[in-house]
Amino acid sequence: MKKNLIALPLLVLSAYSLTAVAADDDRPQRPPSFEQMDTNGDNELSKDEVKGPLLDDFDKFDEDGSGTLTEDELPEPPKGR
Ligand SMILES: [Ca+2]
Ligand SMILES: [Ca+2]
Repeated sequence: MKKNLIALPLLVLSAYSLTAVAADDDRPQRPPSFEQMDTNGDNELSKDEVKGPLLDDFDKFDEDGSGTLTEDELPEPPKGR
């Protein structure tokens, strides 16, 4: 009898951790960092590497008209800390 009493919370616990792991894949969308967008690692973002609103305003951000965005030209997303 005692065994069953112990097994139930254990089952609930393992179900909970499974859910927690699955939820980890589903974290809220954050804007990618410069490093994440710079897929070829040349420290500049080409139009191939940006998307969305950044691509729409690419020429506006590209202040020196080089056709690529450096980290300086990229508007810095507000940092949490
Ligand atoms: Ca690049
Ligand atoms: Ca540029």
